[in-house]
Amino acid sequence: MNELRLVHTADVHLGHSSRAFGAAAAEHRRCLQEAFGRCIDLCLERQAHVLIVAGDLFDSPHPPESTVSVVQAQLSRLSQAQPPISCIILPGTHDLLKSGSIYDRWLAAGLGPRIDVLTAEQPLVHLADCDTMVWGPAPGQSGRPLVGLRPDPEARFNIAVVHGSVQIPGVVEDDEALITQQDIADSQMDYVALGHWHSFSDQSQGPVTALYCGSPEIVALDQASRGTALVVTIPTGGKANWEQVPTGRLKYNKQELNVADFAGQGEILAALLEEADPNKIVDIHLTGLVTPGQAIDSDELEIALADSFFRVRVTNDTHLPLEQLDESEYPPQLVAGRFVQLMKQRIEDAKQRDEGAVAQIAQQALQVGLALLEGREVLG
Ligand SMILES: [Mn+2]
Repeated sequence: MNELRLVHTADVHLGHSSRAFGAAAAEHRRCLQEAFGRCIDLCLERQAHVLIVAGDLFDSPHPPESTVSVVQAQLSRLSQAQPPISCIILPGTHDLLKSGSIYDRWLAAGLGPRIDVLTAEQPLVHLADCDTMVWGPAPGQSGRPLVGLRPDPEARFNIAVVHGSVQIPGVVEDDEALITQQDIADSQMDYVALGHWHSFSDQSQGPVTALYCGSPEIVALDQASRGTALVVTIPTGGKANWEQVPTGRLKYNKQELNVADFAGQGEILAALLEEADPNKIVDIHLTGLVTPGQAIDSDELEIALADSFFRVRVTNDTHLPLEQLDESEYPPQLVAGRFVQLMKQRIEDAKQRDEGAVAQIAQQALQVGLALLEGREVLG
């Protein structure tokens, strides 16, 4: 055997509630499971020797039984492959190993063939068929999982699996589990499989290849990068090669729209619908000034777009320029006039108290309320 082939995933977060996905929550939970299934497909297609899961396979130490069954069924595809494929799982920050947790129960019941969970007691696994040492966190080094790990010179390949943050001066200074760039360089490992960050990131140092694989599917609403897994090939005595392979079906798109560029809400809606895509999460940020006759109702927009995308979020930061509001058009003895007076006061008060969010809500209430009082359709 002259090269090691592995598939590296992490942060799958199976069993996540997906609450932020609203009506698409159940579908999102299925997306996470399907993405894990694609990691298994990838192992089979590329005839990997081992699947490495660098933490947070599950979203909690006590995932739902239905989720556990899905994972077990997928893992058995690895052990039944010819030749069989190993799987090494490191507990993460969400699915930590503790009494009564899923890993505790798996370890007590005996894991399936060729499935190992790295623990403080058993932080090292030797894969005989590919003569590979897989190292979990160094015992007794809590907070610095890579400190003190050194390759076994007798083994053909040495891999470290770590769940934590790489320290980037000025950006990432501290975490429960911290890995410094020096720790990576000093480890002399053939490969460091990192987990914890949900997007791909290359943290290689000198001859040591160290990569965050990213989640195989988008886990949270604001995750910009698509789900991927890594196929890593390490030639004997050589440097690791890697390939990022798409595993997720969701994509995320953030857009800032200035309402001044559109004639009205109807035009904004039409422009957004042109990009309709059932696999797209859209995060729309509306900015700019609206005229007194133009009202933007973000809830209405969300509802109108909901069926055309996986998930839509509209944040409304538009402003009605109060100085443009001609109060002589709204005499205070009429309902509209009284409303304008009240809302202007409320906006001013909120600004005085430095309550930006309250002022923004009052702004929107003024826009929408005024339009309704004048008998205009809000969704124009
Ligand atoms: Mn995670």
